[in-house]
Amino acid sequence: MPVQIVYHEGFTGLGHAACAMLCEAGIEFEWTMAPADGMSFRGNCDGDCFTVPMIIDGDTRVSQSQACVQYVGRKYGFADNVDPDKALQYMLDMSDMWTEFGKAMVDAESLKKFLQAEPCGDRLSGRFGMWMGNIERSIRGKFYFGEKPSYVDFQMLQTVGLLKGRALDKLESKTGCLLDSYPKVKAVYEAISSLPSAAKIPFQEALPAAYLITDDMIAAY
Ligand SMILES: N[C@@H](CCC(=O)N[C@@H](CS)C(=O)NCC(=O)O)C(=O)O
Repeated sequence: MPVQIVYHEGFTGLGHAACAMLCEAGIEFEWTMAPADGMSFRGNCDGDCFTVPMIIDGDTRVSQSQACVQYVGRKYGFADNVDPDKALQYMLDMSDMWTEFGKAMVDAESLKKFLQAEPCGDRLSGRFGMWMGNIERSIRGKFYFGEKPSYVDFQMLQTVGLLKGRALDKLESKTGCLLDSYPKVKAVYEAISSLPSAAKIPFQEALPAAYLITDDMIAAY
């Protein structure tokens, strides 16, 4: 049985980083939602994985996307020189920023404050830049832990893909490229997304349509 990535079909979402690593490592995998029926979010109470994404690898079942990324990264060759404590911090930094981005998507005014206002301590204005500056400073070499991409870099690929897919690409005509201020982040994203193995990723979309910024919101921005 090949490794299974249990996740929604049609977009890569929180399964992207694990998938991209398996593609790069040349590991056979199946992308499937079938085993989700046995998960807690479907009302089944005998397992310990609540919701997708989940990785199934032999007898191992791991959910929570950061844990999936760490598992695949360690097992399949993306953990050289990685400090596991800092790696976890860096992945949770990205996760918190993504969560705050989602909350700011409530309306155009909030999103604009989050993305482009000067910070004023209100936990919204300028928070994107504060988070991204911190993330940028965390990347010490070409990649997070040196000259070779680690599983944290693949998590960065996923996070930037989600940001771009959800709103940043469509907003670019109004904001310019908001990632230009973070050249190390951009370089990690561009280096990994242009690997030949990226062609093996099964879906092009980062997110389903319901998650994307609307034309009305772009007009109001
Ligand atoms: N903290 C979890 C969040 C997982 C999550 O939100 N899963 C979404 C797909 S991206 C889902 O469909 N969840 C269904 C549910 O929670 O009912 C992670 O990082 O893996």
